[in-house]
Amino acid sequence: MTLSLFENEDPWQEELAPGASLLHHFANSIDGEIWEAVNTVAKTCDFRHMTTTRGHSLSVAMTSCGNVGWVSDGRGYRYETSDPQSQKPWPAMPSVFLDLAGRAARTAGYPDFEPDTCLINRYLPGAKMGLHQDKDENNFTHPIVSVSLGLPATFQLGGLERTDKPKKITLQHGDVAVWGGLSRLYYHGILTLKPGHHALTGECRINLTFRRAL
Ligand code: MD3
Ligand code: FE
Repeated sequence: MTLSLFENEDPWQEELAPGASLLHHFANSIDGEIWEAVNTVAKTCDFRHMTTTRGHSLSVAMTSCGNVGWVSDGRGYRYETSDPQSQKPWPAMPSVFLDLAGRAARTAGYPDFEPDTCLINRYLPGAKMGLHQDKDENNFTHPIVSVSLGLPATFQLGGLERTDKPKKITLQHGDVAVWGGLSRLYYHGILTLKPGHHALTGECRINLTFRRAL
């Protein structure tokens, strides 16, 4: 057991917005298992840079697991039951993923969360995600659970209107956020990732978002 004077890694819960909780360090105790499961998914369904309807390539590389996966291409954003690259079903949701998402949702006050997909985002230095709303799911009464691993990132949390001034929040390794209630449709984004090294993930940041898409 190592005690550091500088880092307190005990989990603690913070209210970020109406219906939104940040569970600091919630995933730290199982980070090795989660990272291993990410790599298992990526072995059958590798990270790829999807394109927007306008033909731009996203700087964040993505893959999915579960019954459906998020897809973006010239025809728009949507959920698909198979990977367009392999035309095979997405890899199954690892049980460590399901367990973590369920425990986090319950802790934040959403006891009935049953995600049918996990979108896995990989950020290398320079990657970012512009301010957006998550609106491709069928029913916004279900929360979204997000898990951050590896390098820290600056997250921007706005409001229901694109013009609402965003606040900056640092998302660290092991942090889990649960986005329900009013916050479910808040604008959000990730500023350009700075270079660094993390003991578990190396030169990257990983974000998992668990969703009920259908
Ligand atoms: C607030 N991902 O995949 S996680 C996304 O770090 C996405 O990769 C970011 O936004 C990332 O769509 C942010 C935090 C997050 C996730 C979903 C939300 C915040 C959210 C949904 C509604 C409101
Ligand atoms: Fe999002």
